[in-house]
Amino acid sequence: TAIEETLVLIKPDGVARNLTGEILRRIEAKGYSLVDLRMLQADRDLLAAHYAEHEGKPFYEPLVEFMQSGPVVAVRVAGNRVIEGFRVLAGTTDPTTAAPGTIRGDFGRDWGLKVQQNLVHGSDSVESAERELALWFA
Ligand code: DAT
Ligand code: MG
Repeated sequence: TAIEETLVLIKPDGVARNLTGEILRRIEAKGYSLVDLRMLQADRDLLAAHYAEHEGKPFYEPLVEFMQSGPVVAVRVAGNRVIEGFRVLAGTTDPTTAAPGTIRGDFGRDWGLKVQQNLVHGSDSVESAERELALWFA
């Protein structure tokens, strides 16, 4: 086994649509542990650091604006291979085509949806997880 920790964010659309409990339920149902959790209004500096790899891409500004549109829930999640495993639970980036059974596939809406409104974030590597957890749980 490889016990890892990952950063999960429930984005403003997930919080606003009352999906926080459902998303946490799916994480726990998979057997992962909630280690720490906070709800906060993210500021621009935090989001710029979090999304540094995407700076300059066409979706960067709308993404950072959207992430400031309401509170987010940040969760430190632990489990065996949880970094990859949570991304499987989340589904692919674009909810329009995310597989049924995934968070984005089941709750993403295919009308008037922007790709950034995809309910959750999950770290994509051990290095990203360490970097992101340090930012959100400083
Ligand atoms: P993921 O969240 O699946 O790791 P990512 O790291 O490539 O995806 O991108 C970060 C976020 O940016 C993603 O959750 C939604 C948004 N995004 C990515 N690609 C996009 C695109 N082509 N158009 C609009 N938004 C996009
Ligand atoms: Mg990513």
